[in-house]
Amino acid sequence: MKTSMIPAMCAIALGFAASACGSGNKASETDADSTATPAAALLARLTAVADSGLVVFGHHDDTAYGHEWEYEEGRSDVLETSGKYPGLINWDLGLIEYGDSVQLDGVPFDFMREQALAQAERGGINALSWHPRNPASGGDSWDTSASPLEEGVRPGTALNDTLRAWIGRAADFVLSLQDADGERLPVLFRPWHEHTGSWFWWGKDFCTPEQYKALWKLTREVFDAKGVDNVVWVYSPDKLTSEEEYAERYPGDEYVDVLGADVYHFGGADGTADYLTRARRQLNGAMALARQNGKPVALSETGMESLPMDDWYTTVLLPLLREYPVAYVCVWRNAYQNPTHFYTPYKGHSAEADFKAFTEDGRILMAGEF
Ligand code: BMA
Repeated sequence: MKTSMIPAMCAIALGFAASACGSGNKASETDADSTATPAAALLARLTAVADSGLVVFGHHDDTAYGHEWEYEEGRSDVLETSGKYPGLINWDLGLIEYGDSVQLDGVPFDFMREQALAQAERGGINALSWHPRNPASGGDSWDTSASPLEEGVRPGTALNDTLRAWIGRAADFVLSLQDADGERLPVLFRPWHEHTGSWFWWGKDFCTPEQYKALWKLTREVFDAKGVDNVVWVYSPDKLTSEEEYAERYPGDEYVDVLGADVYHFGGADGTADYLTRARRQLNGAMALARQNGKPVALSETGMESLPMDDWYTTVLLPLLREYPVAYVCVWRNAYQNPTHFYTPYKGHSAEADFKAFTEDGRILMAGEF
């Protein structure tokens, strides 16, 4: 499909005249020819999914490990419970900034590269998040004892040099995602996520809106200088006090391709109303911006840890997806070292049948189905 069709299709889906559907990637790459770059092709594919009212289902670290297993060839909790691999697999780049060979939850970057290729070959897509360490304190992403961004976004400073080097290592990894012919694999990249909360060092209490936007610009500057053409950029606020806050720290249409939202369900069945209130606030905020810029919307991270509700997928998530035309939804990981930290059921879990029914719903796309 030619991307020249996309603005019109977005306008139909969103019920208004969209100006453009994807200028985070250069207009010449998206408007003239949807396959001019790997990123343009992925963006066109996702936009077509959203415009058709369908949703790609994703799971973090899906083929690396699952509930009580790790690194077993071809294994996946989603495959074992639904019969299919997820349409999207998210991977996290935490510790790439140090040049480490293994990321923060133990996944070797070489293994991630192989698994990303396997996911692409089965017709699925890949996404990347990043939990980098705090360059001012040496602590992890959650260490907010020092705020590096006031200095970090100013060129010529030591922290700016560090951030540039770190972002450069992330860009090098992204460039290394290739198929056997050396063609780069397109990926969704969602840096500096959940910045409307204050649990990461780039969060709301630790930088001004201008500093946060400058961090995105710096990130793009480094990626662009390295010639990265396989990234679809995703912006993903978490908690909001109002729908309007969604756009408060938005870096600009030229830096972003997909309008994401991260929102989790807490408190079991009693927390359902609260989850839906927060999810609607975020998705309404994203949709309001999408009505202006025509970009696709995604539920970039969600889930209910341990699935205390057996029917969460069909009675909470699926109805929410019917309300909002998101391109994809991604749930978080099934940790092998922590038996209660899982977001999809595993073989034998009481939510298995409900999850299978969810994946078989006509709207939900698994690998090979789109
Ligand atoms: C969190 C948890 C942690 C993990 C981190 C980064 O939500 O899953 O165990 O280290 O994400 O992946």
